[in-house]
Amino acid sequence: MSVSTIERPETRLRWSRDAVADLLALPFPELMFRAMSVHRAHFDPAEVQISTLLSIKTGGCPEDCGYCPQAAGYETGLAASKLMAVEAVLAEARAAKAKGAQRFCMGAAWRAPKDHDLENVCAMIEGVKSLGLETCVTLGMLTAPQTARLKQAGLDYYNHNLDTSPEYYGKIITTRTYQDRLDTLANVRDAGINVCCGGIVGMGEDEMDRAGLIATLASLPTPPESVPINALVAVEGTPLAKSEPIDAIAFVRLIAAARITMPTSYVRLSAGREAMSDEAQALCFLAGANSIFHGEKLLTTKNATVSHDDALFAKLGIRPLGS
Ligand code: SAM
Ligand code: DTB
Ligand code: SF4
Repeated sequence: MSVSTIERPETRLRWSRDAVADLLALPFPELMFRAMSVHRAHFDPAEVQISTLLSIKTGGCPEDCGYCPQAAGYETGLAASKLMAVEAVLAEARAAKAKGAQRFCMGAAWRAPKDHDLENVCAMIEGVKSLGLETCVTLGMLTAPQTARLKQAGLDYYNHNLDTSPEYYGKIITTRTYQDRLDTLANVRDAGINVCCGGIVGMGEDEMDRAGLIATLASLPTPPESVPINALVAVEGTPLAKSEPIDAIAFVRLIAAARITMPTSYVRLSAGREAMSDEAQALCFLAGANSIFHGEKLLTTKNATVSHDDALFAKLGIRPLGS
């Protein structure tokens, strides 16, 4: 396909899988130019939003997500623990703020929260907000009354990923459906909470599945305010432990497609940075990634180190948002 025959669909409201596949197949210089142009139209390309993650309830999860070290059904050597105490969470949030985090994201290995657990999480949200941090939680499936309760507690963002394309989804998870995920996202959006929704690549999916994930995200009733793009962290003991890592340029292309199709969203270069070269990360920032997870740990696996990130930001002249 020659560049001149591809329409410039940057202003579309709905994206088809084929239109995203066409973007992914563009010559790399053309794709990057389009992504950089869209990025500059909406953001300062030298600014990156910083979030820190904390696992507030680890392991023992009843779901069967094939990528996840926290599923009870897989032998990953991870010790399961109960929901953390509110004070312990606040101590972690204070430390994250001191290291430059703007948003504090709390994750729990639940299929869905029980109402009494949700009350404890609401106390955490109120405490973290009072430190002057934005709040995000990821707790599994939510009902409409639960999203209303979280909104009342002051929650800024809810993370709930589509993970992959509708077509590939059944190969990765059988214990909840794609529609279940869309329903939770609708409840979150309807409650007036910002949506953080993305996916994972490097799970054996093909190019059309990657296009399908991006097209689905970009065509939600409102594009998610935050779009985490995770490269699989292959954990021993999970069904996806032996997955072939995604090629770095293919990953950058995906970031560029996310930027072009969701021009005003924060696109987060999420899990998988620890295994990525500085050069690959730099290309991701050029392609429009403008958010990262900062801190030594993601939920249960290692993240890029804080000192390495500081050095990378200095080399690239990138600043944390708001600094
Ligand atoms: N249990 C809740 C749920 O799944 O909705 C919240 C926590 S769950 C760990 C949050 C997200 O982390 C998943 O949807 C998935 O996209 C991502 N994730 C989990 N394990 C991962 C891995 N090994 N590599 C990359 N991303 C992963
Ligand atoms: C998201 O999209 N990535 C984060 C966050 N949302 C919750 C989680 C990454 C988890 C990586 C595997 C782990 O550390 O357990
Ligand atoms: Fe459970 Fe979430 Fe892991 Fe799936 S991704 S097994 S729901 S913790």
